[in-house]
Amino acid sequence: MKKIVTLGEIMLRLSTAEGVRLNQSNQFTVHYGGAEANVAVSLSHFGYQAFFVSKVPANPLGSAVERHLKSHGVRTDYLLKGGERLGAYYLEAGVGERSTQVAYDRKNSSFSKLEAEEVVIEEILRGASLFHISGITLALSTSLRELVFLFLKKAKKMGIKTSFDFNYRAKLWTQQEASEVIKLLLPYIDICSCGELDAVHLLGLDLVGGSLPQEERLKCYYQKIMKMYPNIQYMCSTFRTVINASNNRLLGNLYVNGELYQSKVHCLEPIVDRVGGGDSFIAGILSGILDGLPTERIISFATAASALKHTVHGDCNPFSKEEVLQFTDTEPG
Ligand code: KDG
Repeated sequence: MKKIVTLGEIMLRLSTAEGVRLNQSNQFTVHYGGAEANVAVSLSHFGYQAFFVSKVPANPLGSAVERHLKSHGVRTDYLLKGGERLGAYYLEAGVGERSTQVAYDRKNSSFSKLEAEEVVIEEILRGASLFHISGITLALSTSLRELVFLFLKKAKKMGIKTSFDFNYRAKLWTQQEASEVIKLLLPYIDICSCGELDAVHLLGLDLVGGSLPQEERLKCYYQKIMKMYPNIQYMCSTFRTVINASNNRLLGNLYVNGELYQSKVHCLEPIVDRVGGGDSFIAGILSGILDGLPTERIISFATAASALKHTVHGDCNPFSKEEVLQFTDTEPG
């Protein structure tokens, strides 16, 4: 069983009931989520030995997080205990044209205060096939940034593949700050999830003609990025496309060796919960690459995994590889 390592924050998520505003809610539903934790959960369900590295408080909330991860088969050997608190976020799900609102309450979380000296990087990476990280972790503190770079440098030395999802969160850092840090990080990355807006606003690429179809624009951006960072072997992202006046149609894109591969279009309606859709997608890409699937299969598997995530509550994707494969083959496009 291949070993995968992800590093990130996991938070308590408190969501209002559908159609209830955050400032009026008198009850909340509990979930646990965080980009890299969600990726670990997906990969665990796909049959990998997924280790999630993080720090949570030594209190009942920390134990609840551990129980949540273990219930999905995620390895918590390197889930440190200590610090002040578990980060939390509040979610008011969007309905129709009204978008989802998120309020963070994560300052001084145990994870944000984690120091590199507390983490046995080499031991954690030993025997791993892949190390995954997202921009959220880079945004949380300078000590975490330092830790991410130590992990990436060590992973490269040990011949371990690395993956990075931009996951830009405007509430956590400015574009300027993100841009500076991400540009330094990309030389260490093999597999990268990056959308059109990331390419323009964070990597500073010139806007490609808006009259071109979205996939052509994406190709131009990916070509440029891979020229700037020849170490990157795969670039990917999903976008929404409009069919029959609905933009809840999901299309996955994977760029490799100068070719863009696309999935079929998935209809997402009705959406139960869209949070974590991107994490399911990158987990599907990673799984396909590690399994050595043909590129067309990698992108169809990853996009199907993301579409499936939209059908369940919470941040995590609880579907097995077999279930995703079955869905890939049977769901009409
Ligand atoms: O990608 C989903 C994440 O955004 C969600 O699980 C919460 O990690 C999170 C964050 O920091 O927003």
